Amino acid sequence: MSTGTELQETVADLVDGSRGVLAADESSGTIAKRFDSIGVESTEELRRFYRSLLLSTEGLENYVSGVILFEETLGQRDDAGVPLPQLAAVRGIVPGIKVDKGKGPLPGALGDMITYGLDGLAERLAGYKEQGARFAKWREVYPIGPCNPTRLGLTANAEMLARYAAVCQACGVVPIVEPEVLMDGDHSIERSAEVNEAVWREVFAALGRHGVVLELLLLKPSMVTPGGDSPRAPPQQVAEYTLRSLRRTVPAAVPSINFLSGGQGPEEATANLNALNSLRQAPWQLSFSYGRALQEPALKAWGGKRQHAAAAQRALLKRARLNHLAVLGEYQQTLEQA
Ligand code: 5MM
Repeated sequence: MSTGTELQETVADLVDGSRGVLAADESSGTIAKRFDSIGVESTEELRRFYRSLLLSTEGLENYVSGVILFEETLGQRDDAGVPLPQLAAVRGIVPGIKVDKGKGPLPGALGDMITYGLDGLAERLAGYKEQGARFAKWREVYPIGPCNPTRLGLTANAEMLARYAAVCQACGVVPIVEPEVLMDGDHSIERSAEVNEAVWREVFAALGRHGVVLELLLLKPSMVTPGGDSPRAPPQQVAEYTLRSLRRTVPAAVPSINFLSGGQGPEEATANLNALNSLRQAPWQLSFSYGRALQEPALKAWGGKRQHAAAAQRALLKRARLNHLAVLGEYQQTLEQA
């Protein structure tokens, strides 16, 4: 199969107008934090058990079309010996892989960050494909401050995302491009809109320079919200600001925008996505690629106990179903009690 056909098929499997992506690609440090929040030690066996329970959730495929995995998960098996990526693939959920190698300070741009992992990426992708991965994800992180992101931060991070995306497409792997503008701080929604627009403008300029085919990638941005230390904005306002900024900067050729939740609560992230889709003014599919907003209730229900696995799966399925309804613009808060 040619890489072009391979990429087209993966995009078609991921983007169907009603489903989204489950982000289960927390790196070792992040999953340790998540487990810590429920008083569970992060051992390889518990990570394997937890992630296999997520992937074997009956019916998840009705609401989720793709799952992003961490490298360790790609090589793990469930209790019956089935490789975890295959567990997802057999139920119609495309396995993907986080390929960035974390972030650190960007020299020359105080307060900005840069992500590592381009060296050897093509070789790593070839191995991940053999393990079943058909798409990848790379995250650049942008803190908002009085002077951040700097001009250098904007250009350097965009360049990394574009170089990663170009390598992925050359290898027949669909790139998810994730520029995460952090919610941390007390900034206004207007400042968030200003930063997100600057980030997206720069990212699409870089993707163009590197010849990345826009039809064959997914964008995973933050929503435009006030900072976490500012009062929350109502979903209608988040939706209007987010859509206005996206329409100004993201070409219509992009098939799907799958938002990260970035610290929004599970119900908040669903309500905001629903408000976005209720506006019915987007040229792209507007969907989700949530980590915390999908997993938080499942993690709590599980609590590290094997006997609570079914309760955790019910909690995951509920959030996945409500977010699927939000993609359709058919979510209502009353459904939370159902
Ligand atoms: C922003 O994080 C991504 C989406 O998760 P949320 O919906 O919880 O914001 C997520 O895919 C993230 O990129 C992964 O969890 C990997 O993060 P780390 O910090 O482990 O690299």
